[in-house]
Amino acid sequence: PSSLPTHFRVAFRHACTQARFPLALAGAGLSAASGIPTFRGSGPASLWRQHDPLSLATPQAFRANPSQVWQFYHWRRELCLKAKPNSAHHALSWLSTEEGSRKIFPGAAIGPHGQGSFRLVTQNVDGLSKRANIAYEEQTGVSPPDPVEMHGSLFRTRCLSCKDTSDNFESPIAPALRATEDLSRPIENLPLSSLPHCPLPSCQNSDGSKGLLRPAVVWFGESIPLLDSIEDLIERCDLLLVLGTSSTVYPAAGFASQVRRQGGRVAVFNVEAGEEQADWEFIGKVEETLPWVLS
Ligand code: BJW
Ligand code: ZN
Repeated sequence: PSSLPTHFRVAFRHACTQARFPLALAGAGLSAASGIPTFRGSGPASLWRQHDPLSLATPQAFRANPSQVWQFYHWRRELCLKAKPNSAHHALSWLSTEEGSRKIFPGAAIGPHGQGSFRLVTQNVDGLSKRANIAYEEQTGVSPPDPVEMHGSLFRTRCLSCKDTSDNFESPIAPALRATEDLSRPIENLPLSSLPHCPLPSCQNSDGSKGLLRPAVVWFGESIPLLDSIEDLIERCDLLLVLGTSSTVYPAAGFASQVRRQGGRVAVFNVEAGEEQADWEFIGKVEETLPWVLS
């Protein structure tokens, strides 16, 4: 970060003091330093058994082969459970509290419960921002508001039959999936009955079986359940921090230009320079540049 121009930081921090509705939009680069592979761009290869993750993260793939898609999601759940939030997650937790918001965004509206108005909207499904908030609460007794997980979470499931959506941190989520962890062995063809099923006593298919669970994540072509509340946040946002996202997946990819059309400012934190219009570009690892810019 020492190689980044300090006058950029000064100008950005000045804009922070004037922001009324500051917001951050995060992508996979936020969790790269925690060892979670990104989807695109340079960085650790994101392959599970030579499969492109984006070909498995589709409703079509799940319909065609739920056994394979559950093995892929089991692998990612276990990876994320072992990972730890990094300094950028922790900086965002602090920024979401009244203390952080008052220090960095003194002009921002303070919410009805004393919380800062700064919010994090994340495309990440890894749960690391929530876990950073829990760690912050354990250390200080102050609990930052939850991030908006716009693409869902690896640690939520939805029942295909009764539609119930629940948190699920089980490891493994189904015993049969444990046996698929040895990646040197061929992909198993697990029977449907051994995949995760709905635990609700009231849930029953006509043949007496329980509903099949799916990961409660948003796949391509699916609508974003929280979109209305996210659009409310974006509509009034006057300062957007864009953190570690390739800005290729809509609707998130359109948020920065919307904020600029509204007269707001945009600061991008990414290891690669982008083509998109930004008022400030902090090129570097977000786990280094974000704490530096806020220090
Ligand atoms: C670092 C770093 C470090 C590395 N520090 N930086 C309008 C136009 C065209 C198409 C569409 C459109 N509207 C909707 C669509 C269709 C589609 C879409 O956008 N397609 C595009 C590919 C063109 N969108 C959808 O289908 C969305 N649904 C929707 O809009 O419903 C209504 C609708 C449907 C159909 C048509 C029209 C309307 C849903 C999108 C769901 C995305 N789901 C996924 C998978 C989630 C589940 C899972 O993970 O298994 O979400 S795809 C994947 O991409 C994942 C991510 O959240 C998402 C974004 O990726 P992200 O976070 O940007 O990661 P990367 O890897 O791309 O980038 C990492 C960045 O970090 C890079 O820039 C690095 O340089 C950087 N980096 N290390 C800082 N240390
Ligand atoms: Zn059910």
